[in-house]
This record gives sequence, C-alpha cells and structure tokens, in this order.
Amino acid sequence: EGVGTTEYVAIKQRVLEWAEPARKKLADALPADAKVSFVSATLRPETMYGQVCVFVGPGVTYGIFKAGSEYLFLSPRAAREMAFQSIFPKWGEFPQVAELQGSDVVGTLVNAPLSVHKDGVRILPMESVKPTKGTGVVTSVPSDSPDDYATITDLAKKADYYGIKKEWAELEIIPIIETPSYGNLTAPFLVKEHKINSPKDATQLALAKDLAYKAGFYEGTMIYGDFKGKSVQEAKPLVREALLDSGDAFVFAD
Ligand code: A2H
Repeated sequence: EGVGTTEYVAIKQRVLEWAEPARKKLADALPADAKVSFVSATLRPETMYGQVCVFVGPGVTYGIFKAGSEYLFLSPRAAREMAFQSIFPKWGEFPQVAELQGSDVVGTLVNAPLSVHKDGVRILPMESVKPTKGTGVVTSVPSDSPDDYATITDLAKKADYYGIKKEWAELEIIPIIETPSYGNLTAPFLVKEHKINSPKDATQLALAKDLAYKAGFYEGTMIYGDFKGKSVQEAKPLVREALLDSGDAFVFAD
C-alpha cells in the first residue's frame, strides 16, 4: 500500500433486489431492466466459496457507472482508475448515472459467484471500509478474514442498532481452507485466541489478519469447492482464472 500497485480480483455481484432507499433514489436514474453489479476487490479469490455478505462503508459515497451495456456500483475513485484500464469502453471516461451513500444500499440482495449461498447475499455495513482502497466494496469471508468475522459477529449481536435483519448476518460459516496452525476456521480461531471482542480492536485485528493471511497462503489446503485437496498456492490462480473466464470478475490494479 502507499507505494506501488496492488492487483485485485474485482468480483461482480449482480443486484437481485434493491434496498428501499436505493430503489427510491434510483427510480429515475436507471432503466427498469438495468443490470447493476456491486464490484468488490479481493486479494483472496480462492475464498469466494465462503462468502456470506458484501460490506460497504455506511458513510462512504459511491457511484453507479455505465460500462457498456451494464452498470457498476463502486467508489468514484476506483471508477476513475478503471477508466484507464480498459474496463470502460471509452478510454478515460467513466460515465456516472447516480450517487448513493453506503447506508442507502444496506439490505440490497446480490448474487454471490461460487458461494454456498446460492440465493444471494446481502449488502451490510462495515465501519472500517476505507474509501481510498480497492473499490470501497469488500466481499465478506468470515471463515478466513478476522476483520470480516469480527464485523459479522458484531452485526448479528446488534442487528437493531445497525438497522439490519439479524438473519442477514447470522449465516452459516462453512470451513473452506484448512491450516495446520489454526484448523479449518482460521479467522474465528484467531479472533478467539487473541480475545478480539469488537471490530474496533484494530491492533489485535491487524495481528490476526497478518497471521491468517500467512497461514492461509503458505500452509493452507482447500477443503471445499472445485479445487478441494489442492494447496491454496495452487488453487488461488485456478479460482482466479475460473472467475475471470465466467465473466464474474476482472482484474483491477489499484
Ligand atoms: B480480502 P490490502 Cl478471506 N477497506 O478479501 C477495507 N478493506 C478492504 C477494502 C477497503 N476499501 N478493499 C478490500 N479490502 C480487504 C477476502 C480476504 C481478504 C480474506 C482474508 C484476508 C483479506 C475477503 N474479505 O485481506 O490492504 C479485502 O479483503 C487481508 C489482506 O490491499 C482485500 O482482500 O492488502 C484486502 O482487504 C486488501 O487489503
């Protein structure tokens, strides 16, 4: 971060049903049959089997941008960068058709490529989403990301406070990667071991995130999905290619 670029896999997740505030704001901005996708940026495409929701920053400003025959939901900053990566049809242009706050889209139902949750997953709020990183949209995999696990646990505990339905945050967390150090639910294991009680425990979460990432990448074995039995190092590029080939993802350098 800071210096150089990160190459993300940008996952497209089609809107199946808008949350009410977004639906109202978009009524005049989009054709009724518009295909809109949330675009989340991930470094761990091999974890997409375990995705349970998608996070946005509730106070972050997002846009909907027309990319050929489809529309993309992401931060304006990411749209600008994508305009110079041939993601929009005209070089340098990223036509914006609407502006929304993260809070407007909480509750929106989107499809989830590869996920066990075949009927789709919800857009939920995450306070720690950085508007200046990736697309500002984060796919949530609580089995393998301590940040995601701490946030989803807090959302389920305080559903009323967050204005969400408890069942949106109380989905089954399935084991997808096994590591010798932390078992088959790396993030829940580390969150417990480091006594992390809230998504605000930033120092402990940074440590857990580092441990989870290293263990997952260097020692992890896939125990779910198309590449079950392969090491994470082998599976990662294969899942990435599968997502790119199916059109569910594209590469985004940030
Ligand atoms: B990763 P780096 Cl399973 N704000 O994807 C906060 N976090 C963001 C973000 C933003 N704007 N954009 C992306 N991210 C998250 C999966 C995952 C991720 C797992 C485990 C670890 C992990 C599922 N969430 O990242 O600062 C995204 O979460 C730990 C490094 O560019 C993205 O990958 O290194 C990662 O942070 C990018 O972080």
